[in-house]
Amino acid sequence: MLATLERRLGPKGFTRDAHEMAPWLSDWRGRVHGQAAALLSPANTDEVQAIVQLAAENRVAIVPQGGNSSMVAGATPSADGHSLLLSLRRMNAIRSLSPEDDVAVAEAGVILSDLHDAAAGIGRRFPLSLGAKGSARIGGLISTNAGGTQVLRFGTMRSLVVGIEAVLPSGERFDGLSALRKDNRGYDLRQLLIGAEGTLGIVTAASLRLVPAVGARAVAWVGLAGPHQALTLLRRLEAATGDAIESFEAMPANVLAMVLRHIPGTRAPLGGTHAWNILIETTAPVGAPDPVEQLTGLLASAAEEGLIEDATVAANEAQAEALWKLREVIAEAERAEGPAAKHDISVPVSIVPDFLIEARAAVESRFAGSRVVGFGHLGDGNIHFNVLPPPDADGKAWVEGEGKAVNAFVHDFVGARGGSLSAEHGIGQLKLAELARTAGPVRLHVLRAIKHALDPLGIMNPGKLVPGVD
Ligand code: 2HG
Ligand code: ZN
Repeated sequence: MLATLERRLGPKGFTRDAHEMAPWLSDWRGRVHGQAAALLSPANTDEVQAIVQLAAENRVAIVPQGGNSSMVAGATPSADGHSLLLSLRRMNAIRSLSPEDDVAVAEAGVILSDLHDAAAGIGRRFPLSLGAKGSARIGGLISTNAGGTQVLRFGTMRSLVVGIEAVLPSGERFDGLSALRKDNRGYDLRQLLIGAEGTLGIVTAASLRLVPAVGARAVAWVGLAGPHQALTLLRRLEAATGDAIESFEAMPANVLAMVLRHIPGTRAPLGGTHAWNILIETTAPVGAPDPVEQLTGLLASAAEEGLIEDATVAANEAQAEALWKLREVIAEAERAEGPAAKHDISVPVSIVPDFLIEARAAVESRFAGSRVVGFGHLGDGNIHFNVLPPPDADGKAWVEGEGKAVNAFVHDFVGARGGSLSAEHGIGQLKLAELARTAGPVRLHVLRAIKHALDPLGIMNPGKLVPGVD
């Protein structure tokens, strides 16, 4: 089979060279290391089909991979070295851009920031962004139903993917790129593939919703006493600005300090230290009144009333970018800080403030010496509630040992409040055991039944997402 693949894909599409494969065999945080029989980089959907057909005939597992920035090792192969690592990197064409349909058709290997640039070229934008935008690819963003920093206004990938092309585990091609706003032909395969982490097939291209370009934006950094004040501020700004608020990101003092410690060229945006910091972005369409003036006025009244302690509104794009950088590099700063028990949880927005305070107190008192760094997308209820080991502990050993008890404790705390243990990063390998422990029989039954219906041979990204099937 490998010789056939080598012939079919040519030297650009096939390698078994250890050096070439090495960067793609470990996850972004370096926690999981796998092996693969070969790294395949098909140039088009026909080649993907040929690979899947051969793999199905030979009962060989395929692990699809995009930018390899998964937070849950969703694109890292198992250690047995039998699977084929299938990289979509070479399929990076933007097939079309239509201002009339407000749709871009992008292949799975298109990098998110390249799509942003292409949309800007026709006076539109693709309204999903995240810290890894320079490396994350469309196929991975779809397969993880990525969220990011604009979910508040535009939703996750699920609400932005209007059509999909994919190769199913049988090797059949699903041609669903037509960008229909309404389509009631029954079960929606497109929605099944979004967030499936490559377990139901390989997304090769997608039709993506575009929205009008931004005319002007206002970016502000706010210091305030706590998350309750933050939620009050969010609701007040929404009431005053309509749907102009795109981002409302929260970070406590210890997370800002971590960023300033590890990322060169960053500096604190406000004079004093504040228990909580909020990054806010509002936008206005071309020709509408400048949003900077409006946000500045609203924050001034909030300060007068004592709802917030201090604020600064970026005076130009460079300042706006500098504020955004403080938010977007958190994951990088945390990686530099060392191993952590990481949680990507969501709860209803109304209880986020209580959750942040109560869960932090509960974890830090139950696990002596541990330190919570909880930050994230307050506006949509998604908090990255990460827990650092005690300063004197061996970080890696702690994460594998006591860290597991921390995971269970946090997930139970979240579950008791109706929340989810995976808001936007997916399940991959790292959350699989916890999903199995907490999901309950109905959810598990549905996951397994769908997996079995579409991938009866179990060749698509085994060992990820679906507990008990590999
Ligand atoms: C973010 O919001 C990313 O910055 C990463 O989702 C979160 O590292 C994390 O926990
Ligand atoms: Zn996030």
